[in-house]
Amino acid sequence: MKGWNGKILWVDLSKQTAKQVDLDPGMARDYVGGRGFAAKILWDHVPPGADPLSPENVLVFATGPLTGLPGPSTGKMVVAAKSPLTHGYGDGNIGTRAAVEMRRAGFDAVVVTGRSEKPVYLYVGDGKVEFRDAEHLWGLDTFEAEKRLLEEHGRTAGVLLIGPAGERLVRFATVMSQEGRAGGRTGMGAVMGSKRLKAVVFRGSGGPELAEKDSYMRVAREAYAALKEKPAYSFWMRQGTMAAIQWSQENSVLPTRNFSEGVFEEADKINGFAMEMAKVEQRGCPNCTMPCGNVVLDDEGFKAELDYENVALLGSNLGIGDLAKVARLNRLADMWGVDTIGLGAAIGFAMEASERGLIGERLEWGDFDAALDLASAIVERREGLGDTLAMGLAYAAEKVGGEEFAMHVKGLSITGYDCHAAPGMALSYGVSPIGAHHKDAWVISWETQHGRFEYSWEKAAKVLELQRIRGGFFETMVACRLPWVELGLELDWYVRLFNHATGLSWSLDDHFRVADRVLNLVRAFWVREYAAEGRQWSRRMDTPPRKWFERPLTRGPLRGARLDPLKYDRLLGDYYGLMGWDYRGVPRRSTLERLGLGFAAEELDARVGLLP
Ligand code: PTT
Ligand code: SF4
Repeated sequence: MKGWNGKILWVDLSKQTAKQVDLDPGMARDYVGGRGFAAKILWDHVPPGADPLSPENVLVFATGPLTGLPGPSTGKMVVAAKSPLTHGYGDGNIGTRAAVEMRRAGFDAVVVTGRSEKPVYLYVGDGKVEFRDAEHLWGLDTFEAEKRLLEEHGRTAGVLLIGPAGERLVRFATVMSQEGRAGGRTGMGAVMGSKRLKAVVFRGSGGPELAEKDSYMRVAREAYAALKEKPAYSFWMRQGTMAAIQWSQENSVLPTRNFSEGVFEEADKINGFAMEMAKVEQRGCPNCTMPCGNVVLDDEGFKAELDYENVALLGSNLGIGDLAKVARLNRLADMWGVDTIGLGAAIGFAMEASERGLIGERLEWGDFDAALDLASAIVERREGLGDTLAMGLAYAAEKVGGEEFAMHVKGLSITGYDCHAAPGMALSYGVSPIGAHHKDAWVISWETQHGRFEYSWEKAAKVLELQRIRGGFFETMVACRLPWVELGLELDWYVRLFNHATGLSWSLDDHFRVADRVLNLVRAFWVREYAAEGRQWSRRMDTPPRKWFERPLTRGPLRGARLDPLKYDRLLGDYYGLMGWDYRGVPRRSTLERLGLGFAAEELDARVGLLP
């Protein structure tokens, strides 16, 4: 089997055993890798209704056929499990040396089950695995723990690890690597923590055999060269994702004060130009020639890596217009191993709850010290309001009230785009495979140029088109999508690399068929888990929070704008129709069978009854 290693490593932490299983060629063909492997493994091995923080949950680290090979931005991997935040399918895509080293060590995926009695870390190297004591690392932040692991295993080892947030089961804890790469907005760090798995260290010297190595290398070289020629390259190298602050401000979508407004009066203090003035270093993922990790010094003089989402959620969303202070919150989140977006959303929710008198704590917009203290209460102390917020926004809103301004979909907090005046982006958040994340369909840039206020069928079709590319193609291959999104590197380069690596002759449409299969299996997983937990699935699950429908923007050029609930519902129906889903958002039997998911159709039919 060329292009894949052909091996999956299964680790049982309860028994401290590991076995290598051959990758079924049918699975490679049908699911390709990354999210595809993760979705199939979770469907097959998570007992329906399992508690995500129990030993029964299954944690998957999965690469794809492009991972680790020379090629534009291929140093990425998927981390997936049943999410403790949403109780549905959860994954993240992290750029790390661990991805490259895992492939070199001879595995396409590592699957972790069970729970260790004591803190452990795994060492995975050239076809072998060791369970190592991690008592001395437990309690350390991710920067310190990774430093010690690299001292022990050499600087070229790849490390995935958790910090105090994962250990304390904060529901939006992330898996971290390299002091600034974060994976799994959906609480993958908490799943690792529940298994008492502090880290996984990878080191290898092999890698997959390629079908046409010389042609592969030639195309990879050409793709790198084509990327450098792209007109947007030099500006991207200056600002990376931080350029989006100014863009969002100009388009009235910059989340401000818990997504109440789309413009922030101090945006120029935290935008990409302000970041450029403060930049001290640029970092990136392996194999990347357009690194976007922009590093600045925070208000204590420590290095912090900034991204658009981090600054939007910890800055404008909290009313904080000081880049160095935002950088401190960002750095602490990285050290603690907690999702910056989830943290900003939790603090923003608390600030609004305070303003509306739902809680006793005084938390004013823009009060950095109060935000810092609450962040520590969420992660370090897990006390009081912090402890409630550590359980996620859906839980917090049930406890303190304020469901209409708890800015999440299916439990996952919304990322950096206000949607009062962006129905397509609202749909994208509504139907994202992991809860409200932009990764699958960042339709907002297209939408601002194509009938922004329309609720057209074309918009629903655009969301699906993007999901196939971003959530299917890039998440299964596995490579960073930013060369395509930001610089316009053509998809054909990746198709050619895949074909030379595997010896297959696939077209983009073949990849889209895989994408459809994976997106439908992910949806089936959500519906199955809801049913098994006794929760009702309905189209309400795919609808964004009430604030965007009920409370219009009060500032900026789009003052007065808000979403229309009836039109949104029609747009959702258009999307369901395109997907082959019924009025509830449940895949139809014919859809699942057409995609080779008959096994899922049987189980779903028994649980919720399928329409033909
Ligand atoms: C990603 C999510 C994002 S999306 C950001 S900023 W972004 C936040 N980054 C965090 C961080 O940093 N520290 C932290 N403690 N928590 C964080 N949570 C947030 O996590 C990231 C880049 C970015 S930066 C984006 S858009 C792209 N995402 C990709 C994707 O999803 N798939 C893919 N094939 N390629 C992608 N390329 C880009 O990768 P999650 P990373 Mg991240 C400091 O992981 O779970 O997917 O959530 O992976 O290596 O950090 O790269 O403006
Ligand atoms: Fe990583 Fe950024 Fe490069 Fe993508 S563009 S691989 S996220 S450094």
